Amino acid sequence: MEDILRIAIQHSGRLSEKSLEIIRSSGIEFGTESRILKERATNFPVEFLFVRDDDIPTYVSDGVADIGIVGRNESDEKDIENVEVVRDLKFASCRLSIAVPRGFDYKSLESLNGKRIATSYPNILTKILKERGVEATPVFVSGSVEVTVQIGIADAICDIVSTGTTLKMNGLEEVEPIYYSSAVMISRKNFFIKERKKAEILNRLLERMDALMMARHKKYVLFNLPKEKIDKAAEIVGSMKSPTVMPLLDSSWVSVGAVVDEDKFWKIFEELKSIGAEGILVMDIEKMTE
Ligand code: PRT
Ligand code: ZN
Repeated sequence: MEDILRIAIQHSGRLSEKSLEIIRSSGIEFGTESRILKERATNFPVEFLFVRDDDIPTYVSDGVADIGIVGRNESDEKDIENVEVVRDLKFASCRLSIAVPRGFDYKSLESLNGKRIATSYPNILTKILKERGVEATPVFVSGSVEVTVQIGIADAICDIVSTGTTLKMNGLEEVEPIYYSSAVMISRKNFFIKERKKAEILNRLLERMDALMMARHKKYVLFNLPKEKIDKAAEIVGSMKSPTVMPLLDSSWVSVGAVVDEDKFWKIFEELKSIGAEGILVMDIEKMTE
């Protein structure tokens, strides 16, 4: 029987588009946009299962799927013994925060001693309360956590926050982030040891995804420079290896190319200008390997 890697992806929601984008950018093609339950890629031995995110850790654990893309919060909340994170995909970033109604005198997590905290993540919350020695009662609600204080079933909440708008709209104040999450790829523990053939496929996929992720926050800069400044330029760009240096028609000048971190670009730009660099070009990098 042909070995095929089964990937569970959220059918529709905050993770779906980006998960599919990563898969597509890894050169994996599949047919429809309709996201039927099961779909086979046309040019790579993988099959997709489009399901609710809550079910993904269990499906991976049970072997219904081999790997899955899910929020770290969902995976930690399920806390399944035989499931582990293989990659942090660094999208859908959010935090689990404590929020209290305006006027609540919050100083630290201890202010919640004896209080009821509504959350959809009781396991994560319980663990953190325990670690911090706070005796509060988590109240499980599966959705609309932000209305629980108003309806009188909780004194505070612990919910996912990204922009903070939902809290504000419900008269709540975010007072303390207690946990950070982003989308992760999960598999069964020891997948790489126990399931060799499928692990080979996963390794090929990860190599492609890593190349994409590495490129995501990098830029390629190309500039002309008086030849004698080359050592200074190498110091400024602090490239992965030495920058590429190409001769120009005017032999006292060279053209230099290097990969730089996007968040350092403006500093590098100014420093390069200050040593006489000209014609600085900046380009996106689509994929990259070490
Ligand atoms: O239908 P299905 O069960 O598959 O999806 P779902 O509705 O359970 O999940 P979905 O699609 O809402 O979220 C999937 C994952 O996205 C979560 O498990 C998180 O890891 C991540 N994520 C990132 C978020 C948010 N940002 C987010 N803002 N998940 C939920 N929210 C909600 C939050 O619960 C709150 O109601 O958005 C509201 C807060 O947003 P702000 O921007 O107002 O702060
Ligand atoms: Zn869900």
